[in-house]
Amino acid sequence: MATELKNLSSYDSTKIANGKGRRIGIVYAEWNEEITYALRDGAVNTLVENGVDEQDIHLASVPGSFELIFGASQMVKSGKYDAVIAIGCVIRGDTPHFDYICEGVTAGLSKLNVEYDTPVIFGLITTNNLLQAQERSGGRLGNKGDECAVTALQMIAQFK
Ligand code: RBF
Repeated sequence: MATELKNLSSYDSTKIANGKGRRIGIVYAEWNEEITYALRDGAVNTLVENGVDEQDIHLASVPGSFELIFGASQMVKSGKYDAVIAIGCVIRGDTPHFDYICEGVTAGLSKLNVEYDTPVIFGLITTNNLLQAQERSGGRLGNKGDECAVTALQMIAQFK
């Protein structure tokens, strides 16, 4: 993930497997849409830059990050995709909801990775405030959507 020390948006494209013919599902949350749309667009652009045909990228929105589990699960079970990317943004608020949602999504997506043969890429940004999310969705620390796309292509090349 993009941190103060590492910005994976500046990947070396010569080391990324070409995505021609790969089919990618992207499920993204509408909650905090300023952030999730930027992450989604970053992922799509990076996939296309690395050879994936635009018509082989299928987008599906869900209301909030908690619904990423169901959306990703449906995509995986459809058998249509070589990889699925789940994108959301949870910003810490005044209630324990942040922890419940983060833990729920992490556990749900992890379960899919163990139980099925399609890699599910974790594109959930979890931050203390909006600025930190902006910095990681096209700001100072790159775009985690780019990183998800690169990760998806690496996982497909390695295991499919
Ligand atoms: N969804 C997000 O994607 N990001 C959030 O920061 C977020 N915060 C929430 C805070 C509260 C208090 C509630 C009730 C929901 C929040 N959700 C958030 C929505 C959640 O992921 C889900 O869509 C709803 O709980 C309906 O299942």
